[in-house]
Amino acid sequence: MITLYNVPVSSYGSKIRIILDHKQLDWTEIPPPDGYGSGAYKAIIPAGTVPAIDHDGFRLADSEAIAEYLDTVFPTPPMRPDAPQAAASAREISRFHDTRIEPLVRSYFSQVTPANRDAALIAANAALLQTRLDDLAAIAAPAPLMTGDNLAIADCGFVASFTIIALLQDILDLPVTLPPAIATYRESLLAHPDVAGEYARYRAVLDEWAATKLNA
Ligand SMILES: N[C@@H](CCC(=O)N[C@@H](CS)C(=O)NCC(=O)O)C(=O)O
Repeated sequence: MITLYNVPVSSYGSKIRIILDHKQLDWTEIPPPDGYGSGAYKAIIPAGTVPAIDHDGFRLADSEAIAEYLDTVFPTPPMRPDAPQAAASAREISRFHDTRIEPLVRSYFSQVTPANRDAALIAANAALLQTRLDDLAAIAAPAPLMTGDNLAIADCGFVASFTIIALLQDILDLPVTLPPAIATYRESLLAHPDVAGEYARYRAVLDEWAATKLNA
């Protein structure tokens, strides 16, 4: 039995939900008791972060560690290439997303509430985000997905990040444009049958969250 500790708006949590669904695993999701970072949650998951899993008593935090564990224990369908260099390149993309793109995208969450906005911060982060998206286009060669035809761990984090970027372009007029190859990749990824459901859920949750911030 797999229990996923998660909060609905977590982008790293969305990545794990896609993997669990793609592998057709039985899983349930629960919120961290008293919220992430709480003492009650740290008594279960010492890192205090979401997502985390409990798989038959084995507890693990960090989305990349969870993704690789799930792909090892439930290898069908595989979500990492076999060849060492292709596998390493896929991991490079995954890490680039998790360490270079997602934190920057997430840093805008504080800017959604109109009263909190800092025009200088929005502009500086937008320039950096544009650079990192351009870097991604140089690192990756999606065809049509990050490792070819099949959905891979390297794809899964981008679903939430693309959704957040679209929201920010909409409400903050964020001056960021996806490079053409990444825009084409986005279309293929979001249309993938095992992604479309989580994409719709995440978009709805994010829209609801943004509405509360916009009206704050
Ligand atoms: N590297 C971690 C990052 C997870 C993360 O930062 N999660 C946020 C919520 S989206 C969190 O739990 N923050 C709580 C904290 O930092 O105490 C992963 O990939 O799972």
